[in-house]
Amino acid sequence: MLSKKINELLNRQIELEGTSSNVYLAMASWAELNGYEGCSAFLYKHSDEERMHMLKLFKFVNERGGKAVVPVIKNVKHDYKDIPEIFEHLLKHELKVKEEINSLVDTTLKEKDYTTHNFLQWYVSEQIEEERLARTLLDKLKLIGNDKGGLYLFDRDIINAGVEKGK
Ligand code: OFO
Repeated sequence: MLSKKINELLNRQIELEGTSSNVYLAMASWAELNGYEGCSAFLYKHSDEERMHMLKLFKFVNERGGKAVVPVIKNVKHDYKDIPEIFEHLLKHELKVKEEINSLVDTTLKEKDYTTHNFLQWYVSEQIEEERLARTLLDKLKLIGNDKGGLYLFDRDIINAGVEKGK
């Protein structure tokens, strides 16, 4: 049975994953409206995967006798200057999520909730992968700079950059 405290913290994590999903959905939409077909497809997929992360938490909370709460997500940024700005925000957002997960993992140990601690290990690995991917994409964009041809190729090739596999 989940403690009240851990239940609340897991609901906070549900909110964060839901926020990730909506933030990436807004980015996907911006990319679509501005002619970046590849980036848009990548971000739509990323948004779906964040929703899966949220659902995984939902099921865990309810199966352990807690209560998962549907998050209310406000203030999603819809307008971006360009593609590099999108990926800068994406990395920043993932770093924030990583911090929150690490702090949640820490609390489960303090509270001696080893089942939740074990469950969260999947998210810890996931964050490593997401951060790595976001950094790789940003590095490529830095190399490209203002080169339109480079950006065109980035948009064409990004669809082969895996978000995460098999979830
Ligand atoms: Fe759910 O991994 Fe990103 O936020």
